[in-house]
Amino acid sequence: MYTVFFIGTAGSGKSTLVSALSTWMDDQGYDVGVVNLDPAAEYLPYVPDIDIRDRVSARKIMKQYKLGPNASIIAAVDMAVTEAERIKEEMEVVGAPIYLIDTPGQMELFAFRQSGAYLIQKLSDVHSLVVYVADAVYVQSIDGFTTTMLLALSSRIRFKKPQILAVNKADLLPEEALTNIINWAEDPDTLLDSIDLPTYDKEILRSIANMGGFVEPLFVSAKTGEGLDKLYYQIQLHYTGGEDAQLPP
Ligand SMILES: Nc1nc2c(ncn2[C@@H]2O[C@H](COP(=O)(O)OP(=O)(O)O)[C@@H](O)[C@H]2O)c(=O)[nH]1
Ligand SMILES: [Mg+2]
Repeated sequence: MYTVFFIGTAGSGKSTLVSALSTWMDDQGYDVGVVNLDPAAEYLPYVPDIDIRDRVSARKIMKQYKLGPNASIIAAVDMAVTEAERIKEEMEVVGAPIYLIDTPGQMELFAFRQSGAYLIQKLSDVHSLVVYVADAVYVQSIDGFTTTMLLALSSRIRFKKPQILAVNKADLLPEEALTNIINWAEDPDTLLDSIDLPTYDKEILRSIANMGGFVEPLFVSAKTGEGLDKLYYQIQLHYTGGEDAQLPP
């Protein structure tokens, strides 16, 4: 069982991308399972095989304990920890060779809390991967690009898993913005020369960039389907470790 977790800031398009990629895989004839781990999702653009909301619902917790929206998500994710074992069993029963796992909208309530990392650890099998989903509209500015790279790095440190950086909503980017982003990733000096920061902060970024901290983005669009084939290829590559073997169909 290969588990692929979609992590990213609220509204970056995690749920839409999980939907688009699972549909794409279906169309290609690949067997794929989908898990929703967002206890606060009001609407999902896909039908999950396994849904955390069947076990804990942020909406119910909100009413029952009179909590605000963020506190209820935190409580729900904490409660989900006790369900982890059963969710894993359910995944084994469904028996898909690969699972796309959607996570809560607000990344910080999940990624930067102990229970979120624990859930991911619990649901990971021998092979697992994180797709960090960034929003192309945000990434097109220098500051947006830089902070996205740092957030993606935080996610990598947090989950200690191989990670792909998917820049979603590429359909909204003009050609020029795409070129800028590619240049910044390939040659961070072009970015560091023009970023408006005190020298000290710039040097911190330079060190991170020189150590390979600015990873190559993969442009995708959950809306038009652009780049889904490349995303799947990258996911597959991590599974096989660069070998020629195929994921089980
Ligand atoms: N133009 C465009 N909009 C997108 C794309 N992916 C998602 N969206 C929109 O972005 C919004 C947030 O998407 P959602 O999947 O709910 O984000 P999540 O919070 O990360 O799960 C929705 O209105 C989506 O329709 C995309 O590739 N292109
Ligand atoms: Mg979502």
